Amino acid sequence: MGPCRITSETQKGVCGASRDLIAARNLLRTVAAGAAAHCGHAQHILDFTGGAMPRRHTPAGGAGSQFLEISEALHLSSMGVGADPAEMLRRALKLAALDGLCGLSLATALEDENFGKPEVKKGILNLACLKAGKVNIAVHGHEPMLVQALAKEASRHTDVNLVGVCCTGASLLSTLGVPLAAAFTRQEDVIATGIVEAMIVDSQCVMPSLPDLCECFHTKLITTSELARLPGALHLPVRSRKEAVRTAKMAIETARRNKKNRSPRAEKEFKNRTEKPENAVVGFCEDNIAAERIAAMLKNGAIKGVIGAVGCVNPRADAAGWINAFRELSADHVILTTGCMAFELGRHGLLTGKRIFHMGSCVNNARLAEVFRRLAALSGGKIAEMPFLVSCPMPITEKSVAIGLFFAALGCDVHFGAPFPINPHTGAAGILAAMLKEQYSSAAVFESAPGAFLAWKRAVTGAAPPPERRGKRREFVKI
Ligand code: MSK
Repeated sequence: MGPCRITSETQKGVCGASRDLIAARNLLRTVAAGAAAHCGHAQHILDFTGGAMPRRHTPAGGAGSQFLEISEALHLSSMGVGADPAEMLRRALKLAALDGLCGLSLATALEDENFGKPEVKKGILNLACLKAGKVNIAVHGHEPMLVQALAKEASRHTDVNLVGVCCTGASLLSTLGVPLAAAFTRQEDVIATGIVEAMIVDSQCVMPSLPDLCECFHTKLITTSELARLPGALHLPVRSRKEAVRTAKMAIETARRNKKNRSPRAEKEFKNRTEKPENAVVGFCEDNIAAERIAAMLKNGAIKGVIGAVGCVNPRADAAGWINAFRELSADHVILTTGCMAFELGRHGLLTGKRIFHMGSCVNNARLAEVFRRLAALSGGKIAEMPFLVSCPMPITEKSVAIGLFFAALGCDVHFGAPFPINPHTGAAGILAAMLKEQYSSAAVFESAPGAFLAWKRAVTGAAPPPERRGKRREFVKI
């Protein structure tokens, strides 16, 4: 009687749940959690600005009905409610589409409206953007309500060096050109330099290890989200613009006062580091990406397709192999990248703005969807007819899975690396594949090895993959 783990095809749980039901149930709960994070993010910005949901982002069931869908998905997939894997999967795809509309797209539109649209600019990345001689303040998370006020206040103090971490950092980099010190996996390294006076966190992908880690250094940990509190942190809420201005001042003052507690040894060690800041071209969005030129390159065969390289970077995966795979694919593909993948590509010097384009944070995957829509329109076709692929090679979080399935619901083929969100050898994965093919004209590919992924991509590259090729893709499916 729990946890639900089925190890053979024919075995059923004590309650009678089959392997397919368990797999479908787990996928639905994963997508529900991802959609909850993105839709919650958008709702928090609406709360912050006091605005109402714009009509173009309102789901068919009315404003707020996305939260009811999430709740229904969790209810449906709890013990003894639904027992039909197909219904679970249908709901998972519907929820992924809703995530795109009321999460990614709404959050991106609100951020553009309230915090500014990105413009192409030079930026720098990695830990070397911290400065030993300054008061270093890192801002981390996903919901960038504080960043405008914080950047404005920081610019009034010549001794302050503001850097970003993770997706709040990616937003800051895209909109204001603030250096990006780290993504998810390296957030602890930022504190461990010993020269960060304050880390201000909002929500999502903030490691619970940070309070313990800050105790080992002098770094003050400051939380700003009412939802995402951390034990021992100083809580400075950001529920309105007025509060953002007040919190920005208090956070900067706290950090400046804390500099005296920095260890001289940490400062000396940091100065001896040989790492240099990595230069990047950043700030791309749907309005400045040169869609006409890319559409022309697709038409004349100068490129074979457009790939979205999205989602997390997982230390358990072959991250270097994936970076090399995208480097190789960029020879004849345009690559649009967001979130941790964008940081990782940048860290390896690949964000030159020629073939690989930094499109912002995880919610900014809405920009990729809009670029795909515009490219399809310019080519006189539909997204499903275009040589588009979204690859999520190392998904850690539920959000990554929801994002991948959102693109599948748009008609893009989607690739997931390990850990796979669903066991591709189950009947449930077969039902999912049939649904994607029949209802969305898309396919999901599961491949954990960069080399095999490249081989598959080379085998199907060209024009839009014809349907008969899609069966062959299963040769590349591995567990
Ligand atoms: S931050 S969701 S670890 S991409 Fe958007 Fe990175 Fe994955 Fe968080």
